[in-house]
Amino acid sequence: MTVILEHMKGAIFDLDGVIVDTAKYHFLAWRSLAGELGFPFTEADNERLKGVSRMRSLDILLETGGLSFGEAEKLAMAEKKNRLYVEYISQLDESELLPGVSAYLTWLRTRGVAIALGSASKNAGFILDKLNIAGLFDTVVDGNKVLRAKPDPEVFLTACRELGLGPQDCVVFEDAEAGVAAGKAAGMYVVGIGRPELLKAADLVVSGLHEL
Ligand code: B16
Ligand code: MG
Repeated sequence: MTVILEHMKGAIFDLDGVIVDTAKYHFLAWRSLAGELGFPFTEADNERLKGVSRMRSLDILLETGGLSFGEAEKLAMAEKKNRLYVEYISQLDESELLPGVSAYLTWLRTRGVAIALGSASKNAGFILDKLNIAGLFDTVVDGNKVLRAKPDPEVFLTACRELGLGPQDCVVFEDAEAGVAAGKAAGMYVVGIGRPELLKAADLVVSGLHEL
């Protein structure tokens, strides 16, 4: 593995797509909303929502259906989608952790590396509790704590500040293009999780934490 990974002082993990595949539950909930609004929403459409904030996701969904609504109606729709999503993720448990997550985070802790979550999700704390891994994180920076969504670097800069480190000491682990861009804009080394052809801006791309 690269020298940078061997010497990092802080590791900042995205949640959906890196720790757990919640995208499938986001998809079911968004598809249900689209169905109520009278248009189809496919898994391919859902790809555009990965790593994107809840309200921006709704805008993309409505664009897919060729519809537009006022702010109050959109807020009500986002809340409705979230209620259904929370129902799905209430069933999460450790068996849904992506391969290598527990082993890699535990190994980092034994080496004294500080660990943060850097996620767009406002449900991040609930999800970590369900997965029984909240105790592995020194700090959790999520959609409730930051104003500007990825690709803005705010989420990762806040996480590294909360760890008491500088950007040059932190490595970001991200599955979404917007998240990789946010990590690079923060001045951090970025490990992309997924397909190299989709995550060209990452410094290194692996298929999952089990590879590290
Ligand atoms: P919520 P991440 C992101 O998580 C998801 O990838 C994205 O699909 C979702 O819209 C966003 O969280 C907000 O989630 O509705 O739970 O606040 O990849 O940044 O961990
Ligand atoms: Mg993600």
